[in-house]
Amino acid sequence: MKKFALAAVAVFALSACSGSSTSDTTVAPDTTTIASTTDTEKFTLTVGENSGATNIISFTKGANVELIIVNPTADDEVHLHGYDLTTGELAKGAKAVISFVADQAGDFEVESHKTEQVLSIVRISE
Ligand SMILES: [Cu+2]
Repeated sequence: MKKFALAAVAVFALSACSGSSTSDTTVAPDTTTIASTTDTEKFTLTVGENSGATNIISFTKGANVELIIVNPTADDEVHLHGYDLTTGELAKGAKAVISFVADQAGDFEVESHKTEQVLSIVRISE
């Protein structure tokens, strides 16, 4: 009887898991080897000062990017689309760094999830 109850729990846990995960069978793309000499490119985006939907921040493909975000006037949460990285809850005046390897080229929106405004475009080019 005890054994039966245990099996039922295991089945439930399994179905709960498969329900929340997508059936993504794609294999991760080949990871490119990042040379140890890769440069770090930094930019500080200050909301309300050098932000704007037409603002373009350019980085070089392959670089280590440090995008520093600060909103001096309000609590915020900033999201970099494409790379799908976020600052998380960002207190007014606090700085957050979104660090990533710029391994995909293109234009990516930097968006405030508080105001839903595009704060800038991150452009990764060769
Ligand atoms: Cu977003």
